[in-house]
Amino acid sequence: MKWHTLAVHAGTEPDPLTGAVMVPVYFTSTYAQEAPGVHKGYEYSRTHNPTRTALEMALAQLEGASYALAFASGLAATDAVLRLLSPGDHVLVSRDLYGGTYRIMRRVFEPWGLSFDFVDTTDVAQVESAFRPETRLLWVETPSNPLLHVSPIPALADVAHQRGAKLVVDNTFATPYLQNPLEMEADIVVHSATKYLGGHSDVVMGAIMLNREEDYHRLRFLQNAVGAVPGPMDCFLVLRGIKTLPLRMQKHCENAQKVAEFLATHPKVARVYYPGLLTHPQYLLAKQQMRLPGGMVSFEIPVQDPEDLRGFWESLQVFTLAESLGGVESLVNHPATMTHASIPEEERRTLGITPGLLRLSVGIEDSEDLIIDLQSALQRV
Ligand code: P1T
Repeated sequence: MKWHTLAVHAGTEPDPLTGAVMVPVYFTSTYAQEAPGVHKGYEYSRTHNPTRTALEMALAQLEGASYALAFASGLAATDAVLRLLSPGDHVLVSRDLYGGTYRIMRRVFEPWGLSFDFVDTTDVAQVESAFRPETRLLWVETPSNPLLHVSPIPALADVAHQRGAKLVVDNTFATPYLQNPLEMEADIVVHSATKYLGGHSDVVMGAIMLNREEDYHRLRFLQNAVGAVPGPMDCFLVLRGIKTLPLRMQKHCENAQKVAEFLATHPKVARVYYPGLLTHPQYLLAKQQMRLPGGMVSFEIPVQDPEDLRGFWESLQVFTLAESLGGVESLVNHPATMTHASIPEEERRTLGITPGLLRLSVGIEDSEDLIIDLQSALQRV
């Protein structure tokens, strides 16, 4: 099935009872049983809910996966994957990644007994030399948040497998429409479905997609045993969002390319990070492993104090200053004080998350309005 057809039909069959074309929202916590243990496959909504089942089928189809699981947030999905490990295990992680992922690793799982090393996963040799005998996972965000580094999925999968480890790819920024890590031999994909999958900034949700049955059963057990599950209304909203994913992504990418090209020529902008610019260090790799370069653009205004950017965000009319990304509307985020504030300042600076770094989630508005908005805001810097 081609992408636009898949997105519209994935997980959605007319309701066998009424013919309803849209999957009903099953607002129920429990299900009648004919006799103890005799039921229609549903017992209790933490374990299974038909709206969630439809969404999980759709999510699996989008990533070309055998299995998918939905969680209450992207971080709940991350939590479940890390629980596949045991105290003493070691994880290698992309240095540039979402601040909340860094926080759960350092402040929740490190005290619990896992150890983490943060490496530049764009450099396969560096990753190879950081492996230890007890390394069980290689955790890669590509493109990364917020600096849009692109890491080579097939080469990293090879390195991980040669050493008996698994490759996890956080595919949030790319979405399944732009990149399918499982087809490039990754073992597990995680998503913050809060972002492009939902697509309308009205849901918080996470997802895991994978092929290995044994890991699926353990993750399904954890989903129920720990209980960080999404409610049926949220599942319905993400199912609806998925139907327009390819259309939205095409427009996000088209606008992001124009915005990045505009910023690259602006005298007040010192640096632009966008995998669709020829100047991006992994421009060719992005072309190889992604359908399009994505809707996220970061850029640097050379200031030492975030206060110097006040004029910029105060004058924005179309962009909204906010955390998160992937909705139809354009957002601007200041990573150092917002999404990546949980990373210690010294580490942030070494990574390139400077006081003047701004991250744009380029929406699907008219690109001319977006550029005019940025142009007038930049005059206020
Ligand atoms: O917010 P939540 O649904 O729990 O997802 C966490 C998460 C995981 N992975 C990536 C790459 C992410 O960007 C996020 C969440 N990120 C933001 C809220 C943000 O503004 O960057």
